[in-house]
Amino acid sequence: MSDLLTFDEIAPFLHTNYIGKNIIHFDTIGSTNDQAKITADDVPSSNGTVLISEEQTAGRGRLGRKWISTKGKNILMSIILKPDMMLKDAVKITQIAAAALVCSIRTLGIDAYIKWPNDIIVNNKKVCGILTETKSKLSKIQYIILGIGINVNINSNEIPQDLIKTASSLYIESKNKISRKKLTADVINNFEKFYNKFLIDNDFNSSLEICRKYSAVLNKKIYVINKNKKYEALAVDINNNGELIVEYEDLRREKLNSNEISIRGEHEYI
Ligand code: BT5
Repeated sequence: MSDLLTFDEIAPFLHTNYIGKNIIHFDTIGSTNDQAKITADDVPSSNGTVLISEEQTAGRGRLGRKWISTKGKNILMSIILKPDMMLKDAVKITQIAAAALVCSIRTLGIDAYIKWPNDIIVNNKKVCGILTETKSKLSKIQYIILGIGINVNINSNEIPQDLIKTASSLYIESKNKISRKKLTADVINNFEKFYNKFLIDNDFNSSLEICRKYSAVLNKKIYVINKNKKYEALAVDINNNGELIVEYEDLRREKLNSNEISIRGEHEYI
């Protein structure tokens, strides 16, 4: 039985109206997010198209960082979204995706949490990262590329030495081999559900409640890293816009927008 993440393999598990109805599959590519931008620019009807690759040679994280992956064992995908939306609302997509991902991973019986804004962690190690990128004109969204990387079936020896303390996979943490195609479909199903609630019903709260419930940072002492400076703070809330509210030692409160901020815990990564 093929374990490639092609449309034919994933489709039997998909229950969406439009996201994932078109899946473009690659054996190898630089970055699915980069390719998705080209598709979004070139193909007007690409709303809901999903690009998936078995391997990335130039996988990207936020702020120019790298995303590492082993061929054929993980999930590397980008979803093209073309909503009628203002740019300021695009940061909410990361929280909607985080809610979808944590639900999908929890359905596998794995205790996953969200490290605001864009990491999913299991046993305090990162198993998944989200990279949301946008193109806009006059503050209006032209498209959003939602990039998702999940470490699914890799062993510890497939994790680079410099990430061994902070990164893991669903297989390492659960000791079960996981069906990549079912998980891919489940993530897309959950994402469309929460995304539609937001877009159609103006309900962002359903996603936020999940982000708060499974937050790995709320009520914890954290370090906020902004432009190479590190500040100690208490994470007190995620507000209705999906921003993290922190309180510094001098009791000053600040709301953090996800774009340029990294969070570290008391014990390095979390
Ligand atoms: C992220 O950035 O976590 C976003 C990752 C998004 C990857 C997907 S894969 C499909 C799509 N196409 C792309 O090119 N990207 C998206 P950030 O929060 O900046 O975290 C990056 C940091 O995580 C790196 O600097 C490493 O420290 C660490 N890292 C890299 N690869 C990792 C991995 N596989 N597992 C866990 N941690 C990793």
